Amino acid sequence: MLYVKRTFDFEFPVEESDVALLGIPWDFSETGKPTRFAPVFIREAIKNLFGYDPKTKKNIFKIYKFCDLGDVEVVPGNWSLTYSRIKDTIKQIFQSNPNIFPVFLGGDHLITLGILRSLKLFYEKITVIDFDAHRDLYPNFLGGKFSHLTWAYHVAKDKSFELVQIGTRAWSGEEERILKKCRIKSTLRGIKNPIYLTFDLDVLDISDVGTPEPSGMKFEELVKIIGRIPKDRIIGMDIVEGAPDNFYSRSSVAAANIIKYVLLHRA
Ligand SMILES: [Mn+2]
Repeated sequence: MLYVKRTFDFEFPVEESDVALLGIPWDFSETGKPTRFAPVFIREAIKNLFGYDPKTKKNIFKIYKFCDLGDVEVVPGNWSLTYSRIKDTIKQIFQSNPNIFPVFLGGDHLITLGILRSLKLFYEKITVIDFDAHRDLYPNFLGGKFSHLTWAYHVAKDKSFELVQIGTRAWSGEEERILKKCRIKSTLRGIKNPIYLTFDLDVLDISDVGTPEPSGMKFEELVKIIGRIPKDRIIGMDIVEGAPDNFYSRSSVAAANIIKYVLLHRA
């Protein structure tokens, strides 16, 4: 008898899986606390997650077959090389299984831009629902085009995407001028495209995140909003900006539970 425990109760090959976990521990554009270790802590929180939901009587670990693909090998400080690795990896995953639901674990919010530009290969237009305290709408930050503070600007400018921002509560005057020029929605109504979800954990009222802000959402408020997203259109998700400093800290437990409630909603 082998008394061992893996991340999940079961691990399927990517070709047979419904859900794939992929860590992207890139945090070299982070301006606050380091977020590169979050995938480790989130996996540990998933290990201890109740897959069962008493309300719906559903268990995500019974409904879905999971695989954990590990982490993209990011190149410290080099976004363009890291982006090409993210793109190649995502391409390979979808070639192996076009129906897979990818769950990406960051890292800082710049990874979302890399993921979305990779997903453009497979979708004509994508609605991006961004749960975030911040707008991340700087055209550049300290002269750099690619940062966790600029990713949403690039998305808003790209006609392949429609951007919806939920939970935003802190931004600059410069971002407000951009906001007036770009068509950024703040409602879930009228979405017709495939939907990608990005969760910046600072949308919640927690502090172990890259850039904490007061007055965030309660977890149950977030779950309610998730419940209103057109579920048949959700094609993938990421969770970014967690900066857990210990096992079972709030951000990693919240991240595991966000994954649970998105998957329950899709079921
Ligand atoms: Mn963000």
